[in-house]
Amino acid sequence: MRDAQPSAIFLKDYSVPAFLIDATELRFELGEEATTVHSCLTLRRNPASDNATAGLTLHGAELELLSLAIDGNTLSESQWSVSEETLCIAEVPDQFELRCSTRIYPQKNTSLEGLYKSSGMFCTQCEAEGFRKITYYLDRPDVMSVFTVEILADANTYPVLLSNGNRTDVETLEDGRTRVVWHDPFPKPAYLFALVAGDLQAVEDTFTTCNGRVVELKIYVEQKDLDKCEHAMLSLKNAMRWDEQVYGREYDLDIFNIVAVDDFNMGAMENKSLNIFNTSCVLAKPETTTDAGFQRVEGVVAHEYFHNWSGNRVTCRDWFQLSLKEGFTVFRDAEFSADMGSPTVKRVEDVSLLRSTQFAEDAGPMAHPVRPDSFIEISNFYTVTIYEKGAEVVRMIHTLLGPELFRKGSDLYFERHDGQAVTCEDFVLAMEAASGMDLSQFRRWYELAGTPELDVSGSYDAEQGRYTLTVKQHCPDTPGQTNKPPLHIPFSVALLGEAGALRLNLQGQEADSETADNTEMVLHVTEAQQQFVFSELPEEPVPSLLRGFSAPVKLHFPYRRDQLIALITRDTDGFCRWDACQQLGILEMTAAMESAKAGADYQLSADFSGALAQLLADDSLDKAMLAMMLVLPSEAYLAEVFKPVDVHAIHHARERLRRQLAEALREPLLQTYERCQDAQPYQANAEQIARRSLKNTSLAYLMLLGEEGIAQKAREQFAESQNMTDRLAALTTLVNNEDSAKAEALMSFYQDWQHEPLVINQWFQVQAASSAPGTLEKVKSLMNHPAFDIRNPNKVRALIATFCVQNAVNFHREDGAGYAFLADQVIALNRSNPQIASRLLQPLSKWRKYPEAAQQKMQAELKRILAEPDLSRDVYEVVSKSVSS
Ligand code: B3K
Ligand code: ZN
Repeated sequence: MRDAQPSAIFLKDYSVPAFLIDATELRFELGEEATTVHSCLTLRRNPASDNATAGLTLHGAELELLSLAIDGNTLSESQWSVSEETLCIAEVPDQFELRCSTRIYPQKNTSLEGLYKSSGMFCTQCEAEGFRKITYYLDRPDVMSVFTVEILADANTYPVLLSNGNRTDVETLEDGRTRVVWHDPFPKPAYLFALVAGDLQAVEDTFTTCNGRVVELKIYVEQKDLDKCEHAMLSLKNAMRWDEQVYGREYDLDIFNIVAVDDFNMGAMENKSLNIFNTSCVLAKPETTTDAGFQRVEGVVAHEYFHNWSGNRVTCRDWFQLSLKEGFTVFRDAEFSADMGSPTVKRVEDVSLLRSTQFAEDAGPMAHPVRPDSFIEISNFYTVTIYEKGAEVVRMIHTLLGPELFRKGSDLYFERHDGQAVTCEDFVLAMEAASGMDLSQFRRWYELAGTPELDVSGSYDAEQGRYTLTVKQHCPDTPGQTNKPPLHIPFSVALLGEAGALRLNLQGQEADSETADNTEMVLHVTEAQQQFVFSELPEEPVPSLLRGFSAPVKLHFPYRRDQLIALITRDTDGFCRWDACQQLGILEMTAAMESAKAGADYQLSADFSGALAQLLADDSLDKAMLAMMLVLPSEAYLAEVFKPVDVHAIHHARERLRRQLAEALREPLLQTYERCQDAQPYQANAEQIARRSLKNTSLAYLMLLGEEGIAQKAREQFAESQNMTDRLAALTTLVNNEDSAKAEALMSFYQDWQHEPLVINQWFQVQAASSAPGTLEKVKSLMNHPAFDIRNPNKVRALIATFCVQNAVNFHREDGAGYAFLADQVIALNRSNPQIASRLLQPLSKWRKYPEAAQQKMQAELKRILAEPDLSRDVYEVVSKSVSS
């Protein structure tokens, strides 16, 4: 555990390292009790540092120091000092070789950071600052070194020994151990180091690059999972080809390895040529994995692969620049997934996540800019802001520059900075240099936290044939930031007439035309208030605004219902059609909640169900789009819309509207359910995924009617379907609606899948998400189930996080028991796995959004956590910032 009251570090205090490490040689002796790490570092003073006499300070945590020598001379204890976090050697030459031996205990490492064991194998996770738990080092991304790694381990227990780069030597020793040597020719920061040792099998393939080089691809898994690697391999090859075609990026080594591990704090890690993956992000087969699971594998495999250029070849100077690699890489993987499947569906999914999760983060105590100014624990900053808002910032640059100039900019960025550790500013400078565009005001997106709001109004002057859009922007205050200046917001618009989008003639203002026929434009919103006047309009248009969600902002426009319905039924922008549906859903929710408050019954508006019926009747519509348009705004998004958030009122009103929709649309939903049945063998392609999505959305609605005939269909689907998407959808709806069938369905599902941990996680998830009363008690009892293990992050996420994040009515139980439960889990995990503990804590940190009575109970739990002794830096940062907000 770290200091009681850890302090923050600041971007403004950045200084270059006093030393550089040209070469890093490591020798690992892996043992069952302990592991010894011998390092030999070739160090020299950094010519760019202004301190030419500094002593050497290395990072280190939880290490047992065995020996230390400079240029072959062992140092005596008076020549060095160690603290909890550092090793200091006061006097060192300008250039020298440092040899250091340390002992570590991977078997006891439950934090899953550094070197640890997962299901019998050794593996590592070094980003951001885990390497210092392996050996003393300059553990910062701007120190890049060429690594040579020797691994010694028992040949029977650990037949596979892997590290970064190429294997240059292998031999069997007389003592029954194997010795291998790996050499990575690309200099890299320590956070990209990886080591794996275990009894693993590989699925193999090759990829021939655009220049004809053959790359050997291997996915290492446990024997039992060999049949679940095909999709990841295909995704990898697709990603490699796509990066060549879209970004001109070729892979740079002859080997690319992926290893799957059960115990992993996040999705995956882009270690140079040795990606380590959470099993949940690599294994997939139709019988065990849902469509969403297949898509996640594709997206994460691509994301990690793309990091080879955006992250590894060009890396971050310091961790304040994290979004440089993460925002850019998320943008790249999103475009890839869009190209592989349905672009509109992918966009809607991403915007939904941003609006529900990132907007909430931006409005809470942990709000921070895409490039933060300070942090206490960097692990807390792997956030939706850094990743998803960061990706939106890159997307906006793409929108402002257009695809060709953006590509010119990315080429220049990679060319200028290959092999360097750079900043977000370097990225923007490359984009400016390649395009000639001035992005000075745009840079504020990196500096300002908070979600900007756009208040837009429109007026039509029939006599002049003019339509005027008035746009006001403001960005709310966030911790440490008030009175923010205006941002440069790309605001994509079109004007719809009765017969389609109208030609845009914008007076005076500069704007880029998006389409050849001039029906869509990107307006540059740069001031606190601006007007845009469109002329030569023969009819009053319906404005289609923020097309494709062109900026991560909250848009307010006083749409009339008939205008929303016009957008739903005939906008040419898929995102705006979906969003108009959401906005109409919000109007319905508002009315339903007001009625409920007044003790009256609300009846769903006929124009809303009519519009949805019209969509259901339209065979030409993409089925996945239709499925998304049928779904009312999520409780999580509604919690961003209504203030204060009355989760119970939201849930009950929403459930009521869902039932009324099911009643109003019974016939078309039944027809849709039947129309989407499919006898073809399972494929994870866009067309089949869309069909299953629409079928299961229809089933979920129909089940609300409580009809035996429909319940029968759900039971049949559950018993007979051959793929996990349909089976799990049926299980979910049975659990939520069929008390009589629920227990049996859950039991048979468990019996069928008890040997597949990833499937059992879904079983935990379905139960934890149930809005039925008593779910908290159910979750607590499931924590004692033999399949549950609090040391495994996937299980914690499936059971505990699902309950706290996706089950608002039960988590926010009026007696506060949900809050106390979460605090107990955070306290338990604080010691064993601080990263998971701190992440789990987030729902409590948003206490300010809720009514007074809930606020007090949530705050009390936060204070209880804060009073715990030995709080990790991770938990301390979130809890202390939350309490004081
Ligand atoms: N770069 C890693 C995240 C590491 C998180 C460390 N706490 C995965 C990714 O974004 O690709
Ligand atoms: Zn990443």
